Amino acid sequence: MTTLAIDIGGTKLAAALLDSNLQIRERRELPTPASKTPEALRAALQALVAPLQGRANRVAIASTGIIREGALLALNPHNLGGLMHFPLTQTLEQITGLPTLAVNDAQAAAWAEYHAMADEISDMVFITVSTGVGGGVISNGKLLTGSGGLAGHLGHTLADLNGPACGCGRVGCVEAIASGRGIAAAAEGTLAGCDAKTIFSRAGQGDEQASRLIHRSARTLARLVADVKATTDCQIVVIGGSVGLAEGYLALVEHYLAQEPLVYHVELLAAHYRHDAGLLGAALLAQGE
Ligand code: ADP
Ligand code: BMX
Ligand code: ZN
Repeated sequence: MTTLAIDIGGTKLAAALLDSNLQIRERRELPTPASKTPEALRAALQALVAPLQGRANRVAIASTGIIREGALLALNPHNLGGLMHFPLTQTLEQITGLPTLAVNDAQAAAWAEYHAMADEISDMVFITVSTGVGGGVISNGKLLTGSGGLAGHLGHTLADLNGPACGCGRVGCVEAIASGRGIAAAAEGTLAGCDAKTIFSRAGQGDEQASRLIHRSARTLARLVADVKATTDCQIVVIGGSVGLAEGYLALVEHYLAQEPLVYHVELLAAHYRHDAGLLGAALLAQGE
């Protein structure tokens, strides 16, 4: 069996062919189109999978957004150029003619990372710091998806009552401050208009504002980790996403978590599968593993 796994994020689309042992045979990426209408995303997905689909037996999708009955419902539509709703499994079934399963990206990544862990781990949480901030919760060896797919949307818990508005409709969400978009949105002066990747490289060159923005993100994420520990009593928190995996970021989160009371401390790990955790988790779920 070969699985065509697809990861739909707010910044990039990735697709890979995976064999039953979860070895990646071929991998491609394209930028996520920023468009309110579903046609652009459909066309981008079609272009992404065209060179791969002929060799696959099924499709497994890890996607940003609440995934309910195979459809994508944006909790924060700003992350997808204003797109609110997209018929995910229906579109991929039409494009490929293959059976298709879809799950939230951070939930999928949590499942892959849980699989990579030692047997004594039964409770863990995955957090992606990427375009947004997403989460996936494994409780007593089970992936929580909730009654309507919302479980684990940790980026939309409150970080700062006086913080920026979030695209989900709340004010001061963790995502509005800590995510790649949140970091970029707060940039001023010489950094105005820069994306998070550029802000990280400026911080590396000694730019003080860039460094402040990254600290603000890491401090906010550390407080979220303490909240997560208090809610789930997890044994491990795994951090992924391009901001989460950026050099030095995890160490900063550890630094700020160490300032919280001891009862909220928890081991932090960088994602074992790095940028492929979502792809692998979706494939595992499609295989029924
Ligand atoms: P997606 O959200 O599409 O899954 P990513 O995990 O790559 O994609 O997250 C995208 C965010 O990460 C953007 O805000 C981007 O600026 C930022 N980013 C990408 N590469 C890096 C990097 N090397 N260091 C820091 N931030 C990065
Ligand atoms: C947002 C939300 C989550 C997602 C998270 C990380 C949308 C469109 N997405 O909180 O479902 O898991 O971002 O997504 O509402 P990413 O694009 O950063 O990978
Ligand atoms: Zn929010």
